[in-house]
Amino acid sequence: MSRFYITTPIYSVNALPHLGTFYPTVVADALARYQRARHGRENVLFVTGLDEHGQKIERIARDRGVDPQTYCDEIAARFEDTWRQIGIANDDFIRTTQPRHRLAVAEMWRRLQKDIYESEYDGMYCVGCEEAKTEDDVVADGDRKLCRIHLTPVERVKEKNYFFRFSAYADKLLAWYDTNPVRPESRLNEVRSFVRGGLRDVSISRRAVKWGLPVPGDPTQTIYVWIDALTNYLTVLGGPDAVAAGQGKAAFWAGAHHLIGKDILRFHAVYWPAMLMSAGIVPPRQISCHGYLTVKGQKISKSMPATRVDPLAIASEMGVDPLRYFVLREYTFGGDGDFTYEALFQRYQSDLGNDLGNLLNRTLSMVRKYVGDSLPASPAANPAAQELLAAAQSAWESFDPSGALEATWRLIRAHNQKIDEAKPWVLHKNGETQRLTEVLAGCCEALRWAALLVAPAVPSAAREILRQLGRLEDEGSWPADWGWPGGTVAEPTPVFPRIDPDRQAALIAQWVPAEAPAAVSPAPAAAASRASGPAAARTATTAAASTLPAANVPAASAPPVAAAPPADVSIDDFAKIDLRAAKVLAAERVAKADKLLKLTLDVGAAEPRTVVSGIAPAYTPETIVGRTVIYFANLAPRKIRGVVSQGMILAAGDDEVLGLSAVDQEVAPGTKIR
Ligand code: ME8
Repeated sequence: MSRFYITTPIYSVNALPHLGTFYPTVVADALARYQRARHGRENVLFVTGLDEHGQKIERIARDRGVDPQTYCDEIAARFEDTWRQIGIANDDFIRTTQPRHRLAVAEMWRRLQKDIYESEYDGMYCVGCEEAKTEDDVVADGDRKLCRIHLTPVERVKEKNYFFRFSAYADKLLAWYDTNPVRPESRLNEVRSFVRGGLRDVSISRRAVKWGLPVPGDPTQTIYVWIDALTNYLTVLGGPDAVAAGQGKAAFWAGAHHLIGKDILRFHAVYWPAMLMSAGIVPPRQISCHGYLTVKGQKISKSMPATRVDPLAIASEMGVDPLRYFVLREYTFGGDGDFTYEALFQRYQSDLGNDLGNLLNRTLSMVRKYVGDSLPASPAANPAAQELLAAAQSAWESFDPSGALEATWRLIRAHNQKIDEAKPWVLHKNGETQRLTEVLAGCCEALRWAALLVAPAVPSAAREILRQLGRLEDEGSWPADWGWPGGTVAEPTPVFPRIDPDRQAALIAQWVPAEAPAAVSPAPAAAASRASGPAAARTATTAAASTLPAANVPAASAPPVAAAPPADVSIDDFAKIDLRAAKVLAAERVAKADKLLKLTLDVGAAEPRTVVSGIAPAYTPETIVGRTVIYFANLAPRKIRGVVSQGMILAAGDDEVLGLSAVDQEVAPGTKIR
């Protein structure tokens, strides 16, 4: 049996797990579970982990006043805990700060040696992307250049670096693409045309970055974070030397499948295979690229708190299976997909409750009522059902969870329909015992297969279904053919209990984020005091909205208290204040002022405005760019730390910034707020 090795990207520790990273992790977990059941545990290796080095992390840790390793350790604990809670059964968890990885990257560097040379790098770099940028990747903002993705200023880097000769690999990559290693095909075409456009050599070390792995033989330089990160896929197999020599877990490499998002396609489908070719290792078998999960069309991400969907909060109310089922069924792997809580409840109620849950409940009730606890074996063939089983299995094999679940649901629905048509209660009344047993055994068999086919998506529910069917021994195995083998069924109990509409509405209200930053803090106390949710929302209405342009925001972490009520003002007085929606185009720290950010705002006017705001304790530049905030436009300009602040933005909190005040719908910059 060939080995199956599946990986997720190693997630950057600049964010806690969110639905955007939950998605590929659950897809990989489900595919691994299917493969284990079909081909044996020992043939499957599923790995996820964390990407911990680089300038971005170095800066976040510095801003939080902790050393990078402490910061990474605390975020890593949160990731591991989250994955455990949502049933991710990974075989290994790789962290790029582990000693085994340090060794593997040093080996990789040595294997790449023939294509590495020293040269001067003089160009732009985006820390958010951790990537060098060309003129095509940036937009002009006055005399500055902003990264097109992050809209934050790119940095000018001029230093002596080591370069990798990617330019030498264009033809080999194009030949490799002919073996169809990237899917969907549209993504394969994308990388093909990128490579055809010409490959440039890339700087693969940094002098100025300390938080990284040292270049072997030159401790003045650290290895570029992407060279470091990509090598993780070999670290878990014993490192590049072991893989090249076919030792250790090297046998898994031939079955390597990387699941990745579309933003990191180029790294995986161009740079990584070129590195492997240079290192004398064959490229991965398959790279499967998925799209983005969005909320109201906006990519779910840490830097967009309004898109925050917390898998753990949902799981604590509904269990983990419904959300796992939802993401696997709702989104076709490869495309983008929008998330709504309403769709989640809809799928829960109709697919899990009305179709699967109902088939289980009515079948078992009738078996116990008309036949007794024990339902004897019934090997009757069912070609139509077998066709659906084949379709579901082939979809799981070809990385199409949504297709696999769709085929399984056709099987489930067909058997609910069979009950409606055959009317077992009439067969019982007419004494047609053999036909009655056949119909019910057919339904039990459909449920047994359904449980096995949905187990990769909903492992706990599948186990419970098998238990109620009296077939727990089938868990994790694969029957040879269709035909109820017999079993002693249990009293049916709802696997997916109904959630009434009022409760659904209450849960949605609880889950939709208040306008507060997604808390990624290594210090639980700080996270709690900055929590999003009802507490923060209440604060916004009871505390006077704080004006935060100045540097004098005290660092006190005491919970906010309600301010004394301000004197009444007339509506005419209020009308004098010009409040506008404004979009944050760019943000940067103000030198020697820990609490200040200099923001560039699109206020709908020809020229952007500059505002200096004391929100740096709660927002990094990366987390605020792209947000729509409320802007006090006609506040008299004021010079703060040498920068003229043209107005201010509103936020909640007295002593501490709890959250920005913002608008909850996308509105054009400059829209008047009254
Ligand atoms: O890129 N929808 O890490 P990362 C779907 N460390 N996928 C999403 C998503 C969303 N809303 N948000 C994020 C890195 N992702 C590197 C990887 S691998 C050697 C190094 C996906 O944490 C994103 O597309 O920024 C990417 O594939 C993955 O999460 C990791 O993103």
